[in-house]
Amino acid sequence: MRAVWRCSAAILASLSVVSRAQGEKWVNRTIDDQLGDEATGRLVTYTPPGVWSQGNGCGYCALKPDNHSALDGTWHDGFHDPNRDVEPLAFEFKFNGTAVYIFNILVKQALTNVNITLDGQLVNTYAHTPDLTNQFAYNASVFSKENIPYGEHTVGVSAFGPNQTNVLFDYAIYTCVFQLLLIGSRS
Ligand SMILES: *[C@@H]1O[C@H](CO)[C@@H](O)[C@H](O)[C@H]1NC(C)=O
Ligand SMILES: *[C@@H]1O[C@H](CO)[C@@H](O)[C@H](O)[C@H]1NC(C)=O
Ligand SMILES: *[C@@H]1O[C@H](CO)[C@@H](O)[C@H](O)[C@H]1NC(C)=O
Ligand SMILES: *[C@@H]1O[C@H](CO)[C@@H](O)[C@H](O)[C@H]1NC(C)=O
Ligand SMILES: *[C@@H]1O[C@H](CO)[C@@H](O)[C@H](O)[C@H]1NC(C)=O
Ligand SMILES: CC(=O)N[C@H]1CO[C@H](CO)[C@@H](O)[C@@H]1O
Repeated sequence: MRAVWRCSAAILASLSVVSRAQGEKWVNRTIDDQLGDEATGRLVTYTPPGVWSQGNGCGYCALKPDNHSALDGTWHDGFHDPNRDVEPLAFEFKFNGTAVYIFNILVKQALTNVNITLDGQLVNTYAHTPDLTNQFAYNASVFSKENIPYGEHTVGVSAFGPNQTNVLFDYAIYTCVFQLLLIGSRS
């Protein structure tokens, strides 16, 4: 018999046949805009192609937040222009877990207006209304949802419609439930 900590939908689904949970702990994992999921390496997808830029080192990007204030020094810079765009500015990521939190960099004098979907259903509309200060707000929570049934979930964030909007995506966090499994026969 051996003991392992696992965090995966398939293992949880097969618990009753293969083994039994001997304990569990909740662990947060980060999905960086550029480096992806710290545990699986899975990357965030950005659409449409060519519209998003890596903000760090982007010479032509109008918005220049402090790279030391962003997680891992990176963020994705996207802009929705209703006069130009024929499809939404969007990003999407997947995770196995029970909670998810999304953090952006906000531009205080500009609008950020996005729709957020969870597994294809619209779950929230976020709007940051501009104030007059010419500053950035880091680690700004634009969405959080807890108590999601454990499993693989897809989160989409998109901007479309009549308003110009800036989206500076820094990172997401999700909560994974680790279960301590004793694999092998019980006697
Ligand atoms: C995970 O991170 C979120 C956002 O920072 C926090 O509210 C939550 O308590 C954390 N959960 C765990 C299990 O650490
Ligand atoms: C962060 O920005 C400064 C200039 O503001 C630049 O010199 C430095 O190389 C940047 N750091 C990284 C990791 O890109
Ligand atoms: C935002 O959070 C990240 C990760 O915790 C941290 O590295 C960064 O310094 C924070 N930025 C600010 C401005 O507090
Ligand atoms: C979720 O777990 C399943 C089963 O282990 C795995 O096949 C899938 O790739 C995982 N998904 C993500 C987004 O990590
Ligand atoms: C959010 O979705 C609604 C309904 O599809 C749409 O009318 C609206 O323009 C969307 N807003 C953004 C910011 O994408
Ligand atoms: C969040 C936000 O500012 N929405 C605005 C989008 O544009 C319409 C039409 O101009 C406004 O009515 C909304 O307030």
